[in-house]
Amino acid sequence: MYTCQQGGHPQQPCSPDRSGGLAGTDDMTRTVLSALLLATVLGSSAAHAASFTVTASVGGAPAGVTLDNLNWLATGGAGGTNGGLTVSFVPDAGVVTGARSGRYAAPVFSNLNGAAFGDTYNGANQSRYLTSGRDGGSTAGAEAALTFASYQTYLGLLWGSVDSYNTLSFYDGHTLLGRVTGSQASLVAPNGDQGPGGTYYVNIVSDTAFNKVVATSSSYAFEFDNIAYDQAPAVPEATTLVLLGAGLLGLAHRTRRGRR
Ligand SMILES: [Ca+2]
Ligand SMILES: [Ca+2]
Repeated sequence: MYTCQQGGHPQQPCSPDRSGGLAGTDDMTRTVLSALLLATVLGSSAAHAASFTVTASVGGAPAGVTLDNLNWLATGGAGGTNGGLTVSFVPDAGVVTGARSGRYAAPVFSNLNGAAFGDTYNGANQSRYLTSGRDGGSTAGAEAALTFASYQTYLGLLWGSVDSYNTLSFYDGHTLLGRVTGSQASLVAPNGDQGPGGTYYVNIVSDTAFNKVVATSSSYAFEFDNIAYDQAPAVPEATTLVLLGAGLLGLAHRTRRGRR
Protein backbone atom coordinates (compact mmCIF):
# COMPACT_ATOMS: atom_id res chain seq x y z
CA MET A 1 0.00 0.00 0.00
CA TYR A 2 1.30 3.41 -0.89
CA THR A 3 0.46 6.83 0.41
CA CYS A 4 1.53 8.89 -2.58
CA GLN A 5 -1.03 11.03 -4.33
CA GLN A 6 -0.64 9.62 -7.79
CA GLY A 7 -1.64 11.49 -10.86
CA GLY A 8 -0.90 14.98 -9.64
CA HIS A 9 2.85 14.82 -9.42
CA PRO A 10 4.02 11.85 -11.44
CA GLN A 11 7.59 12.99 -11.00
CA GLN A 12 7.37 12.34 -7.31
CA PRO A 13 8.06 8.74 -6.31
CA CYS A 14 5.60 6.90 -4.20
CA SER A 15 6.58 6.43 -0.61
CA PRO A 16 5.75 3.42 1.50
CA ASP A 17 2.64 3.69 3.57
CA ARG A 18 3.59 5.33 6.83
CA SER A 19 0.40 4.38 8.54
CA GLY A 20 2.07 1.26 9.87
CA GLY A 21 4.59 3.41 11.65
CA LEU A 22 1.84 5.45 13.22
CA ALA A 23 -0.37 2.51 14.10
CA GLY A 24 1.30 2.32 17.48
CA THR A 25 0.51 5.97 18.20
CA ASP A 26 -2.27 5.72 20.70
CA ASP A 27 -5.19 8.06 20.88
CA MET A 28 -4.01 9.53 24.15
CA THR A 29 -0.75 10.62 22.61
CA ARG A 30 -2.53 12.14 19.68
CA THR A 31 -4.97 13.89 21.97
CA VAL A 32 -2.07 15.40 23.88
CA LEU A 33 -0.53 16.41 20.61
CA SER A 34 -3.78 18.02 19.61
CA ALA A 35 -3.77 20.11 22.73
CA LEU A 36 -0.39 21.39 21.70
CA LEU A 37 -1.62 22.37 18.32
CA LEU A 38 -3.68 25.49 18.64
CA ALA A 39 -2.82 27.52 15.65
CA THR A 40 -4.17 30.94 14.97
CA VAL A 41 -3.99 31.45 11.27
CA LEU A 42 -4.28 34.79 9.62
CA GLY A 43 -6.13 34.76 6.37
CA SER A 44 -4.15 35.76 3.35
CA SER A 45 -4.92 37.35 0.02
CA ALA A 46 -8.18 38.68 1.37
CA ALA A 47 -9.61 42.16 1.38
CA HIS A 48 -11.21 41.50 4.77
CA ALA A 49 -8.83 39.02 6.32
CA ALA A 50 -10.37 36.68 8.82
CA SER A 51 -8.45 35.11 11.67
CA PHE A 52 -8.93 31.38 12.16
CA THR A 53 -8.29 29.22 15.16
CA VAL A 54 -7.59 25.69 13.96
CA THR A 55 -7.47 22.63 16.18
CA ALA A 56 -6.93 19.12 14.87
CA SER A 57 -7.23 15.88 16.78
CA VAL A 58 -8.80 12.46 16.64
CA GLY A 59 -11.52 14.12 18.73
CA GLY A 60 -14.66 15.17 16.94
CA ALA A 61 -17.19 17.97 16.75
CA PRO A 62 -18.20 19.82 19.90
CA ALA A 63 -21.71 19.46 21.32
CA GLY A 64 -24.47 21.86 20.33
CA VAL A 65 -23.52 22.35 16.70
CA THR A 66 -25.22 21.14 13.53
CA LEU A 67 -23.88 17.78 12.37
CA ASP A 68 -24.12 16.55 8.78
CA ASN A 69 -22.82 13.18 7.61
CA LEU A 70 -23.45 14.19 3.96
CA ASN A 71 -25.05 10.81 3.25
CA TRP A 72 -28.12 12.58 1.83
CA LEU A 73 -26.12 13.48 -1.26
CA ALA A 74 -26.18 11.18 -4.25
CA THR A 75 -22.83 9.86 -5.43
CA GLY A 76 -21.42 11.79 -8.35
CA GLY A 77 -21.11 15.46 -9.08
CA ALA A 78 -24.73 16.65 -8.99
CA GLY A 79 -24.61 18.08 -5.47
CA GLY A 80 -27.83 19.13 -3.76
CA THR A 81 -29.39 21.04 -0.92
CA ASN A 82 -31.07 20.20 2.36
CA GLY A 83 -32.20 23.73 3.05
CA GLY A 84 -29.52 24.82 5.46
CA LEU A 85 -26.67 23.62 3.30
CA THR A 86 -26.13 23.52 -0.45
CA VAL A 87 -23.33 21.38 -1.83
CA SER A 88 -22.03 21.96 -5.34
CA PHE A 89 -19.10 20.70 -7.33
CA VAL A 90 -16.80 21.63 -10.14
CA PRO A 91 -15.40 18.45 -11.78
CA ASP A 92 -13.52 16.41 -10.77
CA ALA A 93 -14.92 16.82 -7.31
CA GLY A 94 -17.94 14.92 -6.09
CA VAL A 95 -19.52 12.44 -3.71
CA VAL A 96 -17.78 9.09 -3.58
CA THR A 97 -17.47 5.91 -1.54
CA GLY A 98 -14.52 3.62 -0.99
CA ALA A 99 -11.24 4.33 -2.73
CA ARG A 100 -10.01 4.79 -6.25
CA SER A 101 -6.30 4.28 -6.75
CA GLY A 102 -4.44 7.49 -7.40
CA ARG A 103 -7.57 9.59 -6.94
CA TYR A 104 -9.09 9.31 -3.49
CA ALA A 105 -9.14 7.21 -0.34
CA ALA A 106 -11.76 7.13 2.40
CA PRO A 107 -11.12 9.09 5.59
CA VAL A 108 -10.46 6.81 8.54
CA PHE A 109 -12.36 6.83 11.80
CA SER A 110 -10.45 6.54 15.07
CA ASN A 111 -11.61 6.38 18.67
CA LEU A 112 -15.23 6.26 17.41
CA ASN A 113 -15.02 9.90 16.35
CA GLY A 114 -17.77 9.30 13.78
CA ALA A 115 -20.28 8.01 16.31
CA ALA A 116 -22.18 11.28 16.65
CA PHE A 117 -22.68 11.21 12.88
CA GLY A 118 -23.94 7.61 12.84
CA ASP A 119 -20.60 6.07 11.90
CA THR A 120 -20.18 3.82 14.93
CA TYR A 121 -17.01 2.02 13.92
CA ASN A 122 -13.31 2.60 13.52
CA GLY A 123 -11.47 2.17 10.26
CA ALA A 124 -12.08 3.27 6.69
CA ASN A 125 -15.24 5.34 6.19
CA GLN A 126 -17.88 3.13 4.60
CA SER A 127 -20.33 5.95 3.90
CA ARG A 128 -20.49 8.61 1.22
CA TYR A 129 -17.95 11.38 1.54
CA LEU A 130 -16.74 14.29 -0.54
CA THR A 131 -13.58 14.53 -2.56
CA SER A 132 -12.14 17.53 -4.31
CA GLY A 133 -9.79 16.35 -6.97
CA ARG A 134 -7.08 18.08 -8.86
CA ASP A 135 -7.65 21.73 -9.63
CA GLY A 136 -4.39 22.16 -11.50
CA GLY A 137 -3.34 24.87 -9.10
CA SER A 138 -5.57 27.42 -10.76
CA THR A 139 -8.91 28.89 -9.79
CA ALA A 140 -10.53 26.71 -12.44
CA GLY A 141 -10.90 23.02 -11.85
CA ALA A 142 -12.12 20.83 -9.07
CA GLU A 143 -14.07 22.44 -6.25
CA ALA A 144 -16.32 21.13 -3.54
CA ALA A 145 -18.38 24.08 -2.31
CA LEU A 146 -20.48 24.28 0.85
CA THR A 147 -22.91 27.19 0.78
CA PHE A 148 -24.82 27.88 3.98
CA ALA A 149 -28.25 29.48 4.18
CA SER A 150 -27.08 31.52 7.16
CA TYR A 151 -23.78 32.82 8.43
CA GLN A 152 -21.48 30.56 10.40
CA THR A 153 -18.35 31.11 12.47
CA TYR A 154 -17.47 27.48 13.12
CA LEU A 155 -16.74 24.62 10.75
CA GLY A 156 -15.68 21.10 11.67
CA LEU A 157 -14.77 18.33 9.28
CA LEU A 158 -13.32 14.84 9.23
CA TRP A 159 -10.32 15.60 7.00
CA GLY A 160 -8.96 12.41 5.50
CA SER A 161 -5.40 11.78 4.30
CA VAL A 162 -4.50 15.40 4.94
CA ASP A 163 -2.23 16.85 2.28
CA SER A 164 -0.33 20.14 2.51
CA TYR A 165 -1.90 21.19 -0.79
CA ASN A 166 -5.50 20.79 0.44
CA THR A 167 -7.11 24.21 0.90
CA LEU A 168 -10.31 25.45 2.49
CA SER A 169 -11.31 28.95 1.35
CA PHE A 170 -13.84 30.85 3.45
CA TYR A 171 -16.12 33.40 1.82
CA ASP A 172 -18.73 36.00 2.64
CA GLY A 173 -20.68 35.77 -0.58
CA HIS A 174 -18.05 36.31 -3.26
CA THR A 175 -15.56 37.96 -0.88
CA LEU A 176 -12.67 35.76 0.18
CA LEU A 177 -12.14 36.01 3.92
CA GLY A 178 -9.16 33.69 4.23
CA ARG A 179 -7.84 30.19 3.81
CA VAL A 180 -6.85 27.21 5.90
CA THR A 181 -4.50 24.66 4.34
CA GLY A 182 -3.65 21.06 5.16
CA SER A 183 -0.40 22.24 6.69
CA GLN A 184 -2.42 24.09 9.33
CA ALA A 185 -4.81 21.20 9.90
CA SER A 186 -2.46 18.37 10.70
CA LEU A 187 -0.57 17.43 13.82
CA VAL A 188 2.38 16.32 11.80
CA ALA A 189 3.70 17.27 8.39
CA PRO A 190 0.80 16.25 6.17
CA ASN A 191 1.78 13.45 3.85
CA GLY A 192 -1.49 12.10 2.56
CA ASP A 193 -1.33 9.16 4.95
CA GLN A 194 -4.32 7.03 4.08
CA GLY A 195 -4.17 5.14 7.38
CA PRO A 196 -5.58 6.17 10.76
CA GLY A 197 -2.58 8.45 11.33
CA GLY A 198 -3.52 10.72 8.42
CA THR A 199 -7.13 11.59 9.23
CA TYR A 200 -8.01 14.31 11.73
CA TYR A 201 -11.16 15.89 12.97
CA VAL A 202 -10.42 19.55 12.35
CA ASN A 203 -12.28 22.34 14.13
CA ILE A 204 -12.03 25.82 12.69
CA VAL A 205 -13.35 28.93 14.40
CA SER A 206 -13.36 32.17 12.43
CA ASP A 207 -13.56 35.64 13.91
CA THR A 208 -15.44 36.68 10.79
CA ALA A 209 -18.75 35.12 9.77
CA PHE A 210 -18.75 33.14 6.53
CA ASN A 211 -21.50 31.61 4.42
CA LYS A 212 -19.48 29.64 1.92
CA VAL A 213 -16.51 27.30 2.15
CA VAL A 214 -14.75 25.86 -0.89
CA ALA A 215 -12.43 22.83 -0.78
CA THR A 216 -9.74 22.70 -3.44
CA SER A 217 -6.60 20.68 -3.96
CA SER A 218 -3.80 21.17 -6.46
CA SER A 219 -3.38 17.41 -6.60
CA TYR A 220 -5.37 14.33 -5.58
CA ALA A 221 -7.07 14.67 -3.30
CA PHE A 222 -8.94 16.54 -0.56
CA GLU A 223 -11.27 13.99 1.04
CA PHE A 224 -13.63 14.91 3.86
CA ASP A 225 -16.87 13.92 5.57
CA ASN A 226 -18.97 14.56 8.68
CA ILE A 227 -19.03 18.32 8.66
CA ALA A 228 -20.26 20.37 11.58
CA TYR A 229 -21.16 24.02 11.64
CA ASP A 230 -22.51 26.66 13.94
CA GLN A 231 -23.97 30.08 13.41
CA ALA A 232 -22.36 33.35 14.18
CA PRO A 233 -22.59 34.52 17.77
CA ALA A 234 -24.55 37.70 18.35
CA VAL A 235 -22.00 40.35 17.48
CA PRO A 236 -22.93 43.91 16.51
CA GLU A 237 -22.88 44.63 12.81
CA ALA A 238 -20.46 47.30 11.64
CA THR A 239 -23.36 49.66 10.92
CA THR A 240 -24.68 49.10 14.44
CA LEU A 241 -21.28 50.03 15.84
CA VAL A 242 -21.26 53.21 13.76
CA LEU A 243 -24.71 54.13 15.02
CA LEU A 244 -23.69 53.27 18.56
CA GLY A 245 -20.62 55.43 18.19
CA ALA A 246 -22.69 58.31 16.87
CA GLY A 247 -25.08 57.91 19.78
CA LEU A 248 -22.23 58.07 22.30
CA LEU A 249 -20.87 61.18 20.59
CA GLY A 250 -24.28 62.80 20.82
CA LEU A 251 -24.54 61.84 24.48
CA ALA A 252 -21.10 63.30 25.17
CA HIS A 253 -22.08 66.49 23.35
CA ARG A 254 -25.27 66.86 25.41
CA THR A 255 -23.29 66.14 28.60
CA ARG A 256 -20.83 68.89 27.80
CA ARG A 257 -23.67 71.28 26.96
CA GLY A 258 -25.41 70.38 30.21
CA ARG A 259 -22.33 71.41 32.13
CA ARG A 260 -22.23 74.87 30.62
CA1 LIG B 1 -20.77 10.30 5.17
CA1 LIG C 1 -5.74 13.40 0.65
